[in-house]
Amino acid sequence: MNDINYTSIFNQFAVDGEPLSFTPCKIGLINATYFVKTENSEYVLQKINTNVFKKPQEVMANYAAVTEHLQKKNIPTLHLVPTKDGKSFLECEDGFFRITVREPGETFNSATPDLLERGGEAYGLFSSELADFDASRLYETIPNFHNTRARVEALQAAIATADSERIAKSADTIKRCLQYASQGSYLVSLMEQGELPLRVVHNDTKINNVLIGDVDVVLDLDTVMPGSILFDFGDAIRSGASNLVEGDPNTDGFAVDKERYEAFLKGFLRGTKGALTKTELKLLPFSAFVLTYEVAVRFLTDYLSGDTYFHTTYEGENLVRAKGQLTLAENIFMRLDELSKISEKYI
Ligand code: GN1
Ligand code: MG
Repeated sequence: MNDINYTSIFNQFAVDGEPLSFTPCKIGLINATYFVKTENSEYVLQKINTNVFKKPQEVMANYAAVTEHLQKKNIPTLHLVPTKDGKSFLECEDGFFRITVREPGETFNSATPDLLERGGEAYGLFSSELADFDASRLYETIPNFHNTRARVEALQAAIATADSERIAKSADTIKRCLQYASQGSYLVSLMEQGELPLRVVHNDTKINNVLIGDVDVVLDLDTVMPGSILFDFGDAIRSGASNLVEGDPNTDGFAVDKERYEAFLKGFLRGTKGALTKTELKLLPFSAFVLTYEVAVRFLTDYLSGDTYFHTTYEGENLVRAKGQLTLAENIFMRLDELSKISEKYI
């Protein structure tokens, strides 16, 4: 746990009791997360990654506004614990911290169809319950977050400056990745043309960001911003309906699982309550391709840039992630007709 005195940090929040244990949570590639137990309560303490979130105060303003909105509507959501002086975060020389109450339930990296349907409904509901939230209150915590075209440009910039050894090791992957640059930009172009409605969306709908319990709770609200609902659908499919989990070393073995795709879709459409436009409905399968492609581009960019963004546990992990996600994107792209047929059953 580095040299940070987490006990002293924890005690500056309005928590109930003394911390008895700090257990690192290994899920998540950006923030550092710990589960903390006191005699009567359980909390989640997070150190916000300020390399990724350059304005963490704005992340927390969004977080507080969104959770308050959902709480007022009695929708299961996270509960921030304020600091003893009433702030939603603690900023000190060790960094930037927040605490939420640990909600009961479990998260999954790889979910069964039943769980995926519940995850789909939770993410769908999340967006429909925020349809009446004033989007102008939200800060853009990471500009151009799902601008796939800008992500490809960042890859090109990284290729231009990367060290030669990493270029050599990833030459095939770079070539494969750049082949899809124009298809990958299609959703961005539609948004620019006003063909896709701007909604308040989650933007990081990995399947392990839904807590499944007596009630299901959407976690990780750092990137809630205006965007397309297709971002949420596509990213959840890439993580939840894949036969292999992101980072699996069998990088040629990734494929979308039809049964899980259908299960998530079913739940998602139930949760979004008929709000999706015809264009959005038609593009659901394609969005799974774009979001999977986009994250492949991002992992490859980070590999070429020396692994400064995503947390890694071994040398070359970002390249392994990129290759697997690229295989999955190609698999989805080849099977768009098959996936569209599934959608037609529900539209
Ligand atoms: C990051 O923090 P986490 O693990 O939920 C990333 C997502 C990526 C994901 C890939 C702020 O999400 O965009 O899809 O890793 N979050 C940010 O695993 O960049
Ligand atoms: Mg996240």
